[in-house]
Amino acid sequence: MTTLEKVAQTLKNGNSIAVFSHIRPDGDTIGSALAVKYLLEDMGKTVTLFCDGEIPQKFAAVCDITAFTSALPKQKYDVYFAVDCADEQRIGAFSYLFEGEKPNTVLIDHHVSNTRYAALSFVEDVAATCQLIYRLAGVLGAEITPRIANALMLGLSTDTGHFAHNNVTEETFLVAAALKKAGADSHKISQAMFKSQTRTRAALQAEVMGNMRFYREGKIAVISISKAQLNYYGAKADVTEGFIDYPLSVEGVEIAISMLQVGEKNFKISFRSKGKANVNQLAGVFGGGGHVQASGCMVNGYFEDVEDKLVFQASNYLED
Ligand SMILES: [Mn+2]
Repeated sequence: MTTLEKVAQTLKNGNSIAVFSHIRPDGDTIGSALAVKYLLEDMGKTVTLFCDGEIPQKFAAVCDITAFTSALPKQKYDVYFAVDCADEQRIGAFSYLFEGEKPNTVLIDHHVSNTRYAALSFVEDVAATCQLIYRLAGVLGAEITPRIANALMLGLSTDTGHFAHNNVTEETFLVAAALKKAGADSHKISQAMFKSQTRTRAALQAEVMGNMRFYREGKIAVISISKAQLNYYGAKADVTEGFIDYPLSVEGVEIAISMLQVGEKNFKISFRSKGKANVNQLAGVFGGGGHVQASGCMVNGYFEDVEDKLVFQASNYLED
């Protein structure tokens, strides 16, 4: 069994470490990667952070987004370490580094759907990968400096809806308390992540919510964002992050579905559940996964057909 002790030993044995965040990065994968970088740099290691794609600008207010590169590695590293990536595909262009039985690959993740694709795969179903990285820091005997505390708080905050989701446990609060004590600015993080947006996002959001559809006596709510809408508002796809919380907040809705058009006939689907419906299983029907209350997948097809399919399958996961 993979333990954090084994992960820590592997990291200690290496000198150069490559850390990978997932495509369309969120606060948890960014915070985890930065925290690992700072932890290992404090131990004298050389660390490079990779992410296939740009880090969204909104994170610039709370962390060093320039620490990441999207360029393919030009050298070999002693250890390849993926954080918050449920499967190889999530690592995007760097997934080849984890193919086959690579002895020097490590992952830490909190997705129940994780496929254990690394030689050392530490997976536990907790609120955020950052919660596990905090434990790793303890195993490494590392001091939690303010920059480490801030990076870990970013992931804890964003993956829990700032400590509001039901994935929050006693450990989550204990870790948060320790991070706060170590200098994390949780207020600044919540303001930047949850309480501010651009006018572009606000306008797009208003249009998308105005076109919300309800199915199955209002137990399923669907929103969609087309490429044409993004183009019209001059917005990137990442501005739609968090949109799905709005349909889920509607009284009577058990499953919220967001359809983000990423190609002509290609949609990135997000599912959210208030708790009765298992949307990890629902996403699994389409080859995706995630958590019981938050998951996603990709679906190909014409817009109307995709919406029909999603609603049909989601209906199977409503309580009778
Ligand atoms: Mn996460």
